[in-house]
Amino acid sequence: MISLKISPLHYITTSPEQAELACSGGADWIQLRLKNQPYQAWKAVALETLAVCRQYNARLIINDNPELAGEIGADGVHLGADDMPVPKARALLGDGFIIGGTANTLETLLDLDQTGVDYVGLGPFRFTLTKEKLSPILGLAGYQQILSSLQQRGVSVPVVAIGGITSADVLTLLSVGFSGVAVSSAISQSADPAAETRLFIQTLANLTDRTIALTPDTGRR
Ligand code: TZP
Ligand code: MG
Repeated sequence: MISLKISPLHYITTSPEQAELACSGGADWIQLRLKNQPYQAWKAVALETLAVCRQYNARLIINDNPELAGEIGADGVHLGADDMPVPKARALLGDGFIIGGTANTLETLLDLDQTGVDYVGLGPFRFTLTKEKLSPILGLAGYQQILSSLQQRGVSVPVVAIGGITSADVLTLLSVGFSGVAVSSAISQSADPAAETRLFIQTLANLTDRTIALTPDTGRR
């Protein structure tokens, strides 16, 4: 695990072109999420996306595939329950690599924390067509329950909300304790993805500033 400040906006995409639009709107954390691709085709898209990220000084996280993430020199990998276990990925990629994990329950989140992930994506918040075989929807009530249990246990791994999130959800999600949001369709399917990205970033920045101003002694960001 590295000492890392994760970005409050994780943009999830399948395409270098969309990554570039989001980066031009200020995104600094791109997750490339491709499914059912042969390795070489996947690698070609990943390299294109990496070039975009380097141009904009954004981090690139590869979903599912630690070998590919390591081979192309991405910044990190995002792993779900069906992917390589986190300790194995850590051994392969080293301490300087960002490793994120997916959780749908408190138990999974606590397990991931024990493995030393750098952040956890907790979801889905609501129904979304972006992901097949969606886990049970957590909604705000599920989120509040899980995040308050984390706080009671003193678990401080950064957690980002995911699943059907729009910019209108940001205030609510940050106020229940999320460090940020992971977003795909709200940006990808917007008429102006760069402007939508800017809106997310601005909303997140305003709230983060206010959180800092209101709680100067907690050190929480
Ligand atoms: N994991 C849980 S929901 C989801 C993933 C990858 C999809 C997020 O995309 P969208 O379009 O923001 O719902
Ligand atoms: Mg996966």
